[in-house]
Amino acid sequence: MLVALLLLQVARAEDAPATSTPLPSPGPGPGTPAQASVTPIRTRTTTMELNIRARYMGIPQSILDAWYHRNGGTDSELPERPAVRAYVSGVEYVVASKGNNGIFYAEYIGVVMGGGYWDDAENPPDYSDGSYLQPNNLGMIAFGGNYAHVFEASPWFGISVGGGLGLGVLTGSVTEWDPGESEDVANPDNIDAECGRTDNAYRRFETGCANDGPLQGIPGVLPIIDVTAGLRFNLSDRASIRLEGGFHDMFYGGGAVGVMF
Ligand SMILES: [Ca+2]
Ligand SMILES: [Ca+2]
Repeated sequence: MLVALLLLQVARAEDAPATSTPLPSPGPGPGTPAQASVTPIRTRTTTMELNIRARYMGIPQSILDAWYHRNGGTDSELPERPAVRAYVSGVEYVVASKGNNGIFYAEYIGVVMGGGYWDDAENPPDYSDGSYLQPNNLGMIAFGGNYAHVFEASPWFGISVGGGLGLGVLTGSVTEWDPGESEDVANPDNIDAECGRTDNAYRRFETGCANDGPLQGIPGVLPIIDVTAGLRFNLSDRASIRLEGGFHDMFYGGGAVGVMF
């Protein structure tokens, strides 16, 4: 919707006679000195952009398989491991000169992940020692900078390749249900150790046992690493659209749109 409005605005600006461009002279009138015609040339070497960005991110299940059992299946009481997805919305300030782009951003990353059973993959496998995890408004407020080089194929289209670094500050929390233990093992991890004394964490969650508090060991600040490639459209040096994909701590696809000045 916003993109459509922006395009409409650009189209209008194209249609309207630009006030900064001299109108074609009807020719020298009586008593009017002749004016030399001015050929508009592109003199700006540095442009700036204010953009909004949106992304959809995820971690492929095949990568998570390296650390966590996938669960599920007909012979398992355990439901399938949750999918890790996130959306990003934010703002960008871009300085561009001769194809070199500095992209500075601030954004919110909202993790879209349901509660579920997370069980570490070990050999031989033990499916009973995982935790049930329930995210609560889990996300990050992130900011950082990227460098991108735009290879211009034409004045209005180019291919953008780049990377960068940022920092994300964790928001929200994750509530944990820890597994029960066998009868002869002490169980200090469980706030109500008698509830589901020997059950796995998923069963204890389903039974309605009290949770065992927030998951410990999540870092409060995370580095953000970017590797990005995309297409960049320049709408008459008035607006730009970038469609891109890559890695932003998760794999993502998305875009940015905004005004140039
Ligand atoms: Ca395990
Ligand atoms: Ca326990």
